[in-house]
Amino acid sequence: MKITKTMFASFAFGLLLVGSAQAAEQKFKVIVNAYDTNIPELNVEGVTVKNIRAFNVLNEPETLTVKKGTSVKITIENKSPISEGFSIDEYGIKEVIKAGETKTVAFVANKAGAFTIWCQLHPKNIHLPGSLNVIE
Ligand SMILES: [Cu+2]
Repeated sequence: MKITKTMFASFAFGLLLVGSAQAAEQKFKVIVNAYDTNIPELNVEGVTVKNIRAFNVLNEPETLTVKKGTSVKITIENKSPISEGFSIDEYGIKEVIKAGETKTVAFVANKAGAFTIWCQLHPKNIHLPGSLNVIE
């Protein structure tokens, strides 16, 4: 087989990709936001409550995906009007971010799997949990 310029170029590009994958560091910016919501009806422990005004708290983006071994840096900005938590149990992360503040967590994603990102300060039903996916 004759090696063409195109083949050589794609081979070199392939090497570049491998090189950048090894020196992997990935940064994310997560915004914690609260949305004022009206819930028409909610059943809490057998009691039905109507017309509740509630906050829904959501991390944006909800899902972070990295390759195993990546150095991960997550900057969390809290736009909710109250303090919010940011926990990833399997990585020993448990932060509290005050309203309007920003915090950065850094860790090496050395365990593969799908891990829940959740707020340890508030009931789980007002939060939409996020997810950290570490792929092999
Ligand atoms: Cu919260």
